[in-house]
Amino acid sequence: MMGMDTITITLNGVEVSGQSGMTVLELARESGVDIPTLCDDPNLAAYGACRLCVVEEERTGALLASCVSPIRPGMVINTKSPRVLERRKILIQLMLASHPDSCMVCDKGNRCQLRTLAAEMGVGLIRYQRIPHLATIEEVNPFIERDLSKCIMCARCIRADQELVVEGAIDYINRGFASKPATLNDLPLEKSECTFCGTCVAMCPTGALKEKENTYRGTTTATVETVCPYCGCGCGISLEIKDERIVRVKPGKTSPVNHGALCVRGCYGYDFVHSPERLTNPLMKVNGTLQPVTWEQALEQTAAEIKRIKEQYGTDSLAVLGSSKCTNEENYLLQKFARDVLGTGNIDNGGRLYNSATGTALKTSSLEELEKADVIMVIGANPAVSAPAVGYALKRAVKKGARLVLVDVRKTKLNQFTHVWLQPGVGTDIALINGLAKVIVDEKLSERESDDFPAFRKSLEAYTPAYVEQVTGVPAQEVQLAARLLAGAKRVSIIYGNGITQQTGTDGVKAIANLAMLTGTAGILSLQRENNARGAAQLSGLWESNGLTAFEMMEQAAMGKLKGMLIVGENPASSFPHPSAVQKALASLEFLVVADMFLTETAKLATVVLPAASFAEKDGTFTNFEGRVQQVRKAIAPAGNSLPDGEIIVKLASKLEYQMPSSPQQIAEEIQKLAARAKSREIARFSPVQFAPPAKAPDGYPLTLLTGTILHHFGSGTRSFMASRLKKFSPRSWVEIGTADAERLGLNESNRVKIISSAGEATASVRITDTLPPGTLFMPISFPDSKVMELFDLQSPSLKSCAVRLERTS
Ligand SMILES: Nc1nc2c(c(=O)[nH]1)N[C@H]1C(S)=C(S)[C@@H](COP(=O)(O)OP(=O)(O)OC[C@H]3O[C@@H](n4cnc5c(=O)[nH]c(N)nc54)[C@H](O)[C@@H]3O)O[C@H]1N2
Ligand SMILES: Nc1nc2c(c(=O)[nH]1)N[C@H]1C(S)=C(S)[C@@H](COP(=O)(O)OP(=O)(O)OC[C@H]3O[C@@H](n4cnc5c(=O)[nH]c(N)nc54)[C@H](O)[C@@H]3O)O[C@H]1N2
Ligand code: SF4
Ligand code: SF4
Ligand code: SF4
Ligand SMILES: [Mo]
Repeated sequence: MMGMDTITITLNGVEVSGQSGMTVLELARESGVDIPTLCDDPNLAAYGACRLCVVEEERTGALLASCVSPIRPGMVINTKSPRVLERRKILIQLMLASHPDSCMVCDKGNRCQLRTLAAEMGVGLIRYQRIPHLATIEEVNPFIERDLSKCIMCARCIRADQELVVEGAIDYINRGFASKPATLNDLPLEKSECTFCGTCVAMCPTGALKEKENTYRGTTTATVETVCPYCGCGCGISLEIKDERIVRVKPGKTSPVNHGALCVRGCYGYDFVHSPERLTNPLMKVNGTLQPVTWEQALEQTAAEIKRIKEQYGTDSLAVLGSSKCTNEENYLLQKFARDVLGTGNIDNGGRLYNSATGTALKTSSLEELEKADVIMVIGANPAVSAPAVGYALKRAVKKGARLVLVDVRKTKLNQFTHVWLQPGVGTDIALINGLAKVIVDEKLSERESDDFPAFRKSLEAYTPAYVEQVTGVPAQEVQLAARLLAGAKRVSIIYGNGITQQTGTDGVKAIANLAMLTGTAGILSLQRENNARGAAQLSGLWESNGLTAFEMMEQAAMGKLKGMLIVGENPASSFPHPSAVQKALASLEFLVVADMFLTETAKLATVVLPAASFAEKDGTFTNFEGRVQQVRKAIAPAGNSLPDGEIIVKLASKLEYQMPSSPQQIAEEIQKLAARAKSREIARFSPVQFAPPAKAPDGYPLTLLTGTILHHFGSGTRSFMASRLKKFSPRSWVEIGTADAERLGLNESNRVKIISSAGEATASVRITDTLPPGTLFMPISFPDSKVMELFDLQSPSLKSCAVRLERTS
C-alpha cells in the first residue's frame, strides 16, 4: 500500500503520512490529534458546513476546513494556532447567538455537542445580538420532536435521511435566516416520506431533533453494545442504561451492518422489555387458572410430567418447538435437551420452519457485496419494510448507479427505485425465473459449460418469452429486457423473501439458484429472517432431521398422538395457520410448558409457564441473515424472577438428572465438535425445476388475499404491541383493496368488511390503494385484533395468499 499513494505532511510539528485522497481531518484523527467538529459524522460524506474543524496551513496562512481539505504533499498544518482557536470561538459564539437559553431543561442535556464544545472553549456570554427563533413544529407522531430554534444547520439530519437511509423525507427549505431542515411543504413528519427510523435524531448534535414520549428519563450511566432483537438484519445497537432501565437506543457505534442507521422498531420498539405485562414469576395451572408459583414448584412439576409421559407413551409422544429468537447457545441447549434428555428428534423452530426452502441456496452474499452490485434483483421480498437495513443498502446502491429489477405482485416502496418492475401473477415465479434463464441461455449471454448444463438447458425448453407472458402475465419484452440486464451485469445480487419461500417454496429457491449460477457472479441474500432465524436453522441442521415438523406436531397433537410439548419463544397459537385449530390441538395435550416473556395466546394454554428473560437481559450470540455471528450482551438484570432460556433449560435438565454444559466455552466447544462432524455442502449444481400452475381457487372465492409484514409491527405482534409508541402509531389492522375493485364493490374507507375463505373468516376496516393488481387484497400480519391467520389452514399450499370473498359489515 505504501509508495506512490502515500503523502507526508507536517501536523503540529510532526511528520505524518496518509493515503492520497484522505482529508486533513481523517489523517489528524488517525494520528491521534483531536479536531472539534459538529457537522461531521463517520457514516456521512464530508460537508464542510460548520467550519469548526478549521486548521491553519502555515506556509500560506490559509484557514482550511479540514473535513473537506485533501492532504497534499508538504502541507504544514497547525490545528491549534491562535488564529484557529479564535476562529472556532467566534463560530461557536455565532451558533449560540441564535440558540435559545434552554440548556437547563433541554432533553439532550450533556449529550449536546454544541454545549460540550462551548464549555471546552470557555464560551459563555454572547456578545452578538440575538437572532429570533423558529417555533417548535406541532407533530402528532409519538417518536420524534423537532425544535428548530436549536438547529445549527449542520445538515447531519438531511444527509442521514438522504444518503444513509435514502428516504428523502427532509431537505433545506427557505433561504438566509429562515432556512431550516424541513419536509416537503413544511408538513409534519407523519405527512412526509419519514419512516421514523430515528437515524437523524441520533445524528443531531443539538436538541433540535429529539426523542418524543420518552419511556424513561434520566442521565445515562452505562452504554452496552448489543444486537437488535427484531429482524434478521442484526443491526448493532447501543443500549443507554440507567437504574436497570433502557433509557434510549442508539445505532451501534461500529456495526458493519447498519452504519449508524436504525429502523423504527430497533430505535423505538425496545420498551417491551419494561412492559408491566412481562411475566415475572413462573405460573402453574391450578383448578383451570394460571397462578404464580416458585421456580422449584414449576420445574418439579414439569420434570414429573415429562417423566410420566415418557414412561407411559414413549419418547415420541414429546416434542419441542423453539426458537428463532433465542441465542445460538440456547438453541444448542434446546436441541440437546430434546435429543438427549427427552430422547426425541421432534424439535423444530420458526427459523427452520419458515425458511426451510432456503437450505438449497448457494453461498450467502453480504450487504457489502450488495452495495457493490451493478444489477440487483429483488424477488418476493419487501426489504424496505421487512429488513430496513437491507433496504437502505439497496437504495444506496441504486443511488450510486445500480439497476434494480423488482419482481413483486404488488407495488412496494421500492418501486420508485426500480429500473424494471416485473409483476407476475401470484405464485407464478418459477415460470418467470425459468423464462429469464432461457433468454440468457438462448442468447448465449452466459458461458456456463458444466456437465449438468445440457440437462438444465433442456429443462428450460418450454419457457419461451411468449409462454412466460401467457402464464405469468409479464410481457415478453420485459422478460427479455430483464434477462439481458442480469446477464450483462458484472456483479448481480439477488434478494428473495417470503413471496418465494411461502409461495413456491424449495422449487422457487432452486430456480433462483439456477439463475444465479447463470449470471456467474451473483450473490444471493435470503431475507425471510428473524433475529436468530439463521442461527437456529443452522444449529438444527447439525443433527439428522428425523422428527416431526412444527405443523406436523400440531396435527399429531390434534390426533392425540403427541402428549407433551415444550414451546420456547414461539407463538403458534397466534401465528400458525388457522390459530383456532392450533389452540384446540395445544389444549388437548396432556402437558404443555411454555417459556415466553409474555402471557401469549400460546402460554395461556399451558400447564406451566416459565418467565423468560429478554435479549437485553442475557449474553450469547445471534447469527444475522448474512451469517455474521454477533455478540449479544447483558445490559440489565432480568425482569422480576425471569431467567434466560439457557438457564431454564439447564435447570430443567438437571431436574431430569441430566448435566447440561453451562459455561459459554463448554457450549462453544460442543457446537464446534458437532459442526466438524456435519457433512460439508456439495458444490453448486443446476437443479432443474418445472412450473406447476397454482391450485385453482374454489368456487365462490373470486379474490386473492395476500398477507405480509408492515413496518411498525413484528411477528405475532407480542413484542411490538408492548412497545408503547409502536402500538400508539399503528393500533389496528386493515385490509387493502385496489381503487377499481373498491369502486366495483361499492366500498370506501369508512367501511368494515368480512374476509371469508374456505378455512375461516376475519374482519377489518377498508383501505384503498393503487398498489394492488385487480382482484387482489392485502392484509398485514402481526395485529392481535386481526384474525387473518384464520383464513389459512395447516394444509394450505401457501402462507402468503389464499382465495377469499368479501362481505360488507358496516
Ligand atoms: N398467513 C400468514 N401467517 C404467517 C406469516 C404470513 O406472512 N402469513 N408469516 C409467518 C412467519 S414468516 C413467521 S416468522 C411467524 C411469526 O410468528 P412467531 O414467531 O410466533 O411470532 P413472534 O411474535 O415474532 O414471536 C413469538 C414469541 O417469541 C417471544 N420471544 C421473543 N424473544 C424471546 C426470548 O428471548 N425468549 C423467549 N422464551 N421468548 C421470546 C415473544 O414474546 C413472542 O411471544 O408467523 C408466520 N405466520
Ligand atoms: N416490520 C416487520 N419486519 C419483519 C417481520 C415483521 O413481522 N414485521 N417479520 C420478519 C420475518 S419473520 C420474516 S419471515 C420477514 C419477511 O420478509 P419479506 O419476505 O420481505 O416480507 P413479506 O411481507 O412476507 O413478503 C414479501 C413480498 O412478497 C410479495 N409476494 C407475495 N406473493 C408473491 C408471489 O407469488 N410472487 C412474488 N414475486 N411476490 C409475491 C408481497 O407482495 C411482498 O411484497 O420479515 C422479517 N421482518
Ligand atoms: S426519522 Fe429517518 S426517515 Fe424520518 S426524517 Fe429522520 S432519517 Fe429521514
Ligand atoms: S436539526 Fe440537528 S442535525 Fe439537522 S441541521 Fe439542525 S442541528 Fe443539524
Ligand atoms: S432493520 Fe431489523 S435489525 Fe435493524 S433496527 Fe430495524 S428491526 Fe432491528
Ligand atoms: Mo419469518
